[in-house]
Amino acid sequence: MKITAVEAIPYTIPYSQPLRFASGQVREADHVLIRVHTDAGLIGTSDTPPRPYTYGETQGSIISVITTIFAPQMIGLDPFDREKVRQVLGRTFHNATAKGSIDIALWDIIGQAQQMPVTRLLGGYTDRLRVSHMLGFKEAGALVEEVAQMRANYGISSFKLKVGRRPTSLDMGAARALRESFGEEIELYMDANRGWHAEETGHVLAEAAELGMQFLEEPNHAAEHVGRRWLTARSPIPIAADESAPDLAAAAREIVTQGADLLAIKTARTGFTESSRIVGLAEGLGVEVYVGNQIDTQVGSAASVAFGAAFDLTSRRAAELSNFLNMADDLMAEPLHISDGVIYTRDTPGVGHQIDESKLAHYRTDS
Ligand code: MUC
Ligand code: MG
Repeated sequence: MKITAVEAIPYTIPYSQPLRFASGQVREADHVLIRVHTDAGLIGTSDTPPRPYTYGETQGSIISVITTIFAPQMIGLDPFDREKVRQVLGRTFHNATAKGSIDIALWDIIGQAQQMPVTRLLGGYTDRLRVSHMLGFKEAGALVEEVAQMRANYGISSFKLKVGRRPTSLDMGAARALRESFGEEIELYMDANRGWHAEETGHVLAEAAELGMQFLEEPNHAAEHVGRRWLTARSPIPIAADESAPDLAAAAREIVTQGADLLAIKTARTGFTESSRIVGLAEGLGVEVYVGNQIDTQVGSAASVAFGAAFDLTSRRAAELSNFLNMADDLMAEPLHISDGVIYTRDTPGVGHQIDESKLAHYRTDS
């Protein structure tokens, strides 16, 4: 089989509820749908979320790198040879989600060719993931209401609270209100998206532990090398690496230099091939991981489910899979469902994210 074309289709779907966090905000999903075509008639699909505040990519840059650099390099290669594709794409620096998305599209083709769900090809560990819901910046009362709704409507009991505001008491007050309202019935952890400095984070660690925070993600900029290591060494709760570990090498660096204790894995940026290597790295080092969310659509979330359910290590903790609930619409032909706090894998060949063509025609912005 040979790759014959790579399409990069821009589309925009508004959010019904914007998400705000320390490094940015999302009001609409201005993503890029990737389609890898083959001479066998199989088409691999994947969703690509531009996150300029995390990786420097935009909708325009993703389309540009795919159409001008990646597509010409990929045409003629066999989609089964994803290591070859990875090596070729690796000659271009950065462009994390463009590369990750192409890898997922290749796996989608492989699954269809093998008539197998990709989640089974990757590992086939379980058929479900427990869902964690991300809570953006809001005042405490609104957060309590959102958690109550997520529990009542979807059975979700794990929550990631976005923090990183100043004064820090704004966020810690919100965390306290959630703990006081729901007690031990909810799991809570925090993500500061580099909003704080090491010194001010140092002041909230004891309170975070007292409030039963499972861990604190990306408190400060990991480039503040000494400050991050000072924090990780003294923290009573684990420090997690998300944007400081956007690839395998960075994940290894952050763990071995003690910049973090556990790792977020996001298929949107490391696809399935590199994500599975991060799982191997973590397993070998005895480090925990969790499946994070790149503020994904249902198409992106279906890929995360397929990956996360494939391995023991990635399915132990609740996975961040619910951001799509805040979107006004989506491109999935068969919507994802969260009930009793879990999402199930799909027993269909490929990744399991078939596209509703009429919705794509409606939301695409290039025609
Ligand atoms: C997260 O976990 O940080 C916000 C920015 C980004 O790159 O991902 C989201 C969620
Ligand atoms: Mg994060």
